[in-house]
Amino acid sequence: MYFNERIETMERLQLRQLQSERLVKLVKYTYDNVKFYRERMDEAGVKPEDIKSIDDISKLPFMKKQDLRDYYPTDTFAAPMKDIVRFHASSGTTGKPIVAGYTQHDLDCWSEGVARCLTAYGVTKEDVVQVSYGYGLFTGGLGAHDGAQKVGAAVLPTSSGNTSKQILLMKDLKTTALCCTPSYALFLAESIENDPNTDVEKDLHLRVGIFGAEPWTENMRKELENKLHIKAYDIYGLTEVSGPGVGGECEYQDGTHLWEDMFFPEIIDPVTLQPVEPGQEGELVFTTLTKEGMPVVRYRTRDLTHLIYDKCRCGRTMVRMGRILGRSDDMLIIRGVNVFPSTIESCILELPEFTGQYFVTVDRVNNVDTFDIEVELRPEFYGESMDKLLHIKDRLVGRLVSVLGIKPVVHIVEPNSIERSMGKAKHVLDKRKLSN
Ligand code: DLL
Repeated sequence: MYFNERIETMERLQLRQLQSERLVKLVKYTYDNVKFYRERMDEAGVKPEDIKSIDDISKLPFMKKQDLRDYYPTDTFAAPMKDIVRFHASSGTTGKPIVAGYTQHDLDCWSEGVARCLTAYGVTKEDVVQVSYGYGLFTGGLGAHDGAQKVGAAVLPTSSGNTSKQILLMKDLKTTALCCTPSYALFLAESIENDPNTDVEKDLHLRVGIFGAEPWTENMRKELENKLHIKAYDIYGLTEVSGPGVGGECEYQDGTHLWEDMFFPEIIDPVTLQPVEPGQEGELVFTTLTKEGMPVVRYRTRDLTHLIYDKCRCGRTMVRMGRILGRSDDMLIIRGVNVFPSTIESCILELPEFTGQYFVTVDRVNNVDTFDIEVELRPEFYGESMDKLLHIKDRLVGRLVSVLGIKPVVHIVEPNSIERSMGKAKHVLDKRKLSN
């Protein structure tokens, strides 16, 4: 089922035409209304008239997160403030947040993106959609909310946290679709397992999980599908581009379709800034083709992934994106080796003895990087003998060494000892950064 069949299955030639028309308009609009774009284009010697089709996009300069910070809070807005109807902001861990402003048209496009995702997951007006993404400045809560309302589902806006109430309402209001981060879904699943009054099979009606806002792996998908008796789908997005629903998976769960009529994607080599060969891994760059409030042109997301242009079995012609390995700034360089937390997660979940909760600490002692991973035992393995535990640990270390090419020190810790996250999980403490 499609939410907007004409667009989602549009012939690629026709789509290209639509993208071209929208890009030409966007470039003129941003040049006329935003000093940042005017200055950058002037510096690059590009005039709006030079952009005649989407093929000319590579003539345009890139935009980086730092640019949005430098022009904080609203200097990259293209629409007058009287037309802005909502703000969101991304949670920068350091420095100023990125503020995004939306016109009513932007909110309509955003909720259409989410509605297309939900429809692809099989969500209809018959569903009860529990939105356990945080509501507020974070785009997750309100973004999922508006999209679910657009498909006519009944929205249960629980926001994140207060897990026992989440479970109570999930049972009593017969939630069929759950929206939250995969980390919070794992915590909810564990809490349900530990709740003597709730049985997933008998008491819950969950069918669909709508998970995103942080990297997650195929092994995490299996874990969540088994624990919650659902089909778990990926939803992708970012504040700078709009929020959740820049793309989502279809029933084949074989890549995340990006809604290219609104968000034009490119993959570049983050070092040379040149486009990579089709299908190759690189940094994802977006140009928003329909946004009015805070459009972005060639915005470097720092998300590392690849794009698949083959037509999908679902009939959608929109490009598919592979799993996000992580943001380039989530990548740890430990003793010269590149390590993504999502790869660690995947290895841990291959072993049935662990919960999938983990925490990585990296430090530098006597000029050598240290690399420690705490992994949590499942309660049913807690009483195992020391020999058995050592054996389990060796298996995990062996697996990590073969996948990462570097040996961590693994610490097996008690069930429930690693702090749970209600939103995006924090899996890493890099003490090297603290001492700099
Ligand atoms: O996380 C928007 C969102 C909310 C997406 C709810 C999906 C669901 P930000 O807080 O600006 O916005 O963070 C955006 O999160 O650049 C990725 O690095 C990461 N991210 C988002 N979705 C996924 C995903 C929201 N499905 C940043 N897989 C992005 C992997 C994701 N990473």
